Amino acid sequence: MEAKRWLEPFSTDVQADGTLTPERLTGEQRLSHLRAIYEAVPESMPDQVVYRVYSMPVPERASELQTCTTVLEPGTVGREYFMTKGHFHAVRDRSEVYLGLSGEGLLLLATEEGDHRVIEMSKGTVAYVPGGWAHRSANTGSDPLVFFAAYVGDAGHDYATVLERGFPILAVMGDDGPRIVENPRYRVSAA
Ligand code: S6P
Ligand code: ZN
Repeated sequence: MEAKRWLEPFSTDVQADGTLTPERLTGEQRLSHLRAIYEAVPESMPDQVVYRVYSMPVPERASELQTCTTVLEPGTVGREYFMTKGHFHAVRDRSEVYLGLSGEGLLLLATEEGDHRVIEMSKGTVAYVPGGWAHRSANTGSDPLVFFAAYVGDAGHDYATVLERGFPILAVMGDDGPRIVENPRYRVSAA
């Protein structure tokens, strides 16, 4: 039988809370999985879900686009807002687009050389993440931060680099709202 040349077209409904219909859940990150990204997680904090990612099933190849939604809960660890692990794409030049669906937050971006940027995210924000920029989202609001993402199919995820070096900047709760501060735990690339 002749192999199918093209994927079957499909559609997915994104619900107001970021979940997908038909139902999908790819990853659930609890505080206990994320201890390393915060300065200190108090022992007294419950092991709650910080974020969930719902992904559409598409082969990981350069000819496709991966798409997913992220639902990042509101909260803080010390003064640091709840945030995603953050990653570079394993294939460094692969780009990505975020579309804010609800909530308020900050998209933090950084290159391996330590250059950094911040994009405010809310409903309707379209943020372009070029290749070469690590990206991490922080929820600075009191509701879940929900966004849609589309990225090149073979991008892959390099979490190790951000985990080892940290991120050059942090989103923290200031006395009168969110503030961006330098991350004292950041170690710039030796290259
Ligand atoms: C994937 C895209 C997002 C994140 C998600 C969770 O390339 O950037 O879907 O995967 O927001 O963040 P992280 O850093 O845990 O993958
Ligand atoms: Zn990404």
